[in-house]
Amino acid sequence: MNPNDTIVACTTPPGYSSVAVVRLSGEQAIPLLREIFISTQSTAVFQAQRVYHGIVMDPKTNETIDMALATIFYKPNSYTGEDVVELSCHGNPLIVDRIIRILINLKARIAARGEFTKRALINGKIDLIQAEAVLDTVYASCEQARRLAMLQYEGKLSEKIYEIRARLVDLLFLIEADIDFPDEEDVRYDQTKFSRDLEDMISTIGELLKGASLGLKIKEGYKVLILGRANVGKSTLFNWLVGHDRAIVHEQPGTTRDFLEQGVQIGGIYITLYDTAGILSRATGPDEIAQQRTKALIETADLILLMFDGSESMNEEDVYLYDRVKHKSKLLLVNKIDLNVRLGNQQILSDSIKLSAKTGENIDALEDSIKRILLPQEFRNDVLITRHRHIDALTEARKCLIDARNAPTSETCAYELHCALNEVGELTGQVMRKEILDRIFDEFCVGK
Ligand SMILES: Nc1nc2c(ncn2[C@@H]2O[C@H](COP(=O)(O)OP(=O)(O)OP(=O)(O)O)[C@@H](O)[C@H]2O)c(=O)[nH]1
Ligand SMILES: [Mg+2]
Repeated sequence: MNPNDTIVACTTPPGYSSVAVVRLSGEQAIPLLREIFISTQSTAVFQAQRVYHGIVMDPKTNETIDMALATIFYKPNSYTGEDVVELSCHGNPLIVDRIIRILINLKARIAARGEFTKRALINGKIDLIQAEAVLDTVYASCEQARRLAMLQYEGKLSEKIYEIRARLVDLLFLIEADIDFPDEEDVRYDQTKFSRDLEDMISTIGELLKGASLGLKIKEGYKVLILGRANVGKSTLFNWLVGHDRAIVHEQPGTTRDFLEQGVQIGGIYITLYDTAGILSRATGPDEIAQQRTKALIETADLILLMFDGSESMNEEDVYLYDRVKHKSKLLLVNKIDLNVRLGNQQILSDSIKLSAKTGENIDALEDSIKRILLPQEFRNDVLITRHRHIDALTEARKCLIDARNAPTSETCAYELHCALNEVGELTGQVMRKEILDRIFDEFCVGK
């Protein structure tokens, strides 16, 4: 694929819409526009960052295809860093396809997946972390994922990586000078400071990695399970949180059998919420199978909402479930506080949230607690790592730095620092490997 081709693609989703945008990028973008577009503001030269109204026509037949707006960007002040034209036409696939076909019959080529963003990367408009963040911005499933993607797109994560890289280069310079000029006093490095700086970098990368599992979860979503014995009000709470009557609610114990799952946003975090079969002490047949499924879900859940019925005394099933989820992250809920609360065992329930799934009382407190557990305060404003590629590269870089710290000679120490530098460079794209680029841009859609 020739990187000098002028590329074209529709940047808006396929189908019918009020407006669709066809984007052109490359040397021929403006000349091609001239061939198919007649501006109503008769103009000899298109000005940068201006929008022109006009008609799109087929230059072979002179047929009018559509009325459109053309937005002009001259290099380097465009998304790709090349000359770019964005044609906003009516969102009918017939019109979009026709315009693209006309452009291809002239000099353009259809863009590959993510090729506009790839060109932005190659032309230095963004780095590789920012290119990935473009994708994450487009596909963010919740407010918090969007916030993290935007911080990365703005370059906040890249800044941290560039700083690590700059410090690595300094360390490498010192040790290589010492290797090359071992006898020269004025290039001798301060070994204590060197070790301290190295240690500091190991812990800086460690800190970044600490937030990574949280970043991944925010991007990919959490699993939250509503658990409790039969009839405590699990399905009622499930329905309240998902916002409609998704689950059957009934006074008869054992109403829910097959668990239900539904995606929701709580506190801007994407959660797959599960309503489960209530645990009965003597379950047989389908009830028994349902309970096995509930128990299997416990292990994979990120958070358990263990519900008790506040209008009844706590029984052995409640205690059994409490013991069963002792090792898990959980919130204890006392439901039905609109009735007379009779529930005993103050010790277990001292830290519980009292609510009514029926009236909605105190459910906002539950939502706040869910957010507090899934996204602790200290991580709410900072940029986090949200990709396995970043985790792998930083883990590898950290390993190299630990090996550098333990290296028997200056030469092996320098070698390990070089390896760490390479890993960090791959993160931002200062070191580019084709297979990494291919993997990243394969995730993109055509037109981005
Ligand atoms: N008064 C009152 N009743 C509630 C509350 N929450 C649930 N209920 C009632 O309790 C009964 C059982 O509710 P469900 O939501 O079906 O309970 P469940 O835990 O899903 O039950 P199973 O699916 O059988 O395990 C229904 O009659 C609900 O209307 C509440 O906060 N207050
Ligand atoms: Mg139920």
